[in-house]
Amino acid sequence: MKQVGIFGKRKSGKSALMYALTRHKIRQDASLCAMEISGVAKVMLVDTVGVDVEGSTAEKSAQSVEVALMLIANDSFELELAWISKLRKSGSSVIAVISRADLFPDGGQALAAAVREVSGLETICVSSETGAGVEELDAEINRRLSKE
Ligand SMILES: Nc1nc2c(ncn2[C@@H]2O[C@H](COP(=O)(O)OP(=O)(O)O)[C@@H](O)[C@H]2O)c(=O)[nH]1
Ligand SMILES: [Mg+2]
Repeated sequence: MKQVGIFGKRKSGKSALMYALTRHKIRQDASLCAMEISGVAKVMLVDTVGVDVEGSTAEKSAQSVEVALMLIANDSFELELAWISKLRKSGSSVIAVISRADLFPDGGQALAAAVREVSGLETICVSSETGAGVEELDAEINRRLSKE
C-alpha cells in the first residue's frame, strides 16, 4: 500500500492535518473508508513523531513513503530543510506545507514564498482549523501519487 507521510516538528499540526485530510475525503467521497484518496490508489496516511525529537522514528517512516508532506509552522525552518533533503534522497516526492496558516496575518504567503525560494518545492498553505488549502493539498497529493 502506498504511504503518504506527514513530517514536522512537535506541535506543527501533523495530527490535525491528518484528520483534516481524512475528513475532507470522507465528505467528498461519502466514503466510509478514511484511507482511500480519490480512488487513485489506496493509501495510508502516516502520522509521525516530531522531527525535533531525539532518535525520532520519523527516520524510519522516511524510507517508506511515496509522498512526504513537510510541515513548516514558523519562520525557523532549518531542520525542515535538512529533512526535505533526506526525504528526497530516499525517493519521496516532497510537498512543503505551511501549516497552521490561519495564524499568519497573510495566510502564510510570505513564508511560503521563502520556503519555495530556498527549496524549489511546491509549497501549499494549509489550515486544519479553517480548512483553507486542504482541498488544494489533497489534489496535489493525488497528482503525485498518480505519477508514481
Ligand atoms: N490555529 C490553528 N491551530 C492548529 C492548526 N493545526 C493544529 N493546531 C493546533 O496546534 C497544536 C498542535 O497540533 P497537533 O496536530 O497536535 O500537532 P503535532 O504535534 O504536530 O501532531 C494543537 O493545539 C492544535 O489544536 C491550525 O491549522 N490552526
Ligand atoms: Mg501529533
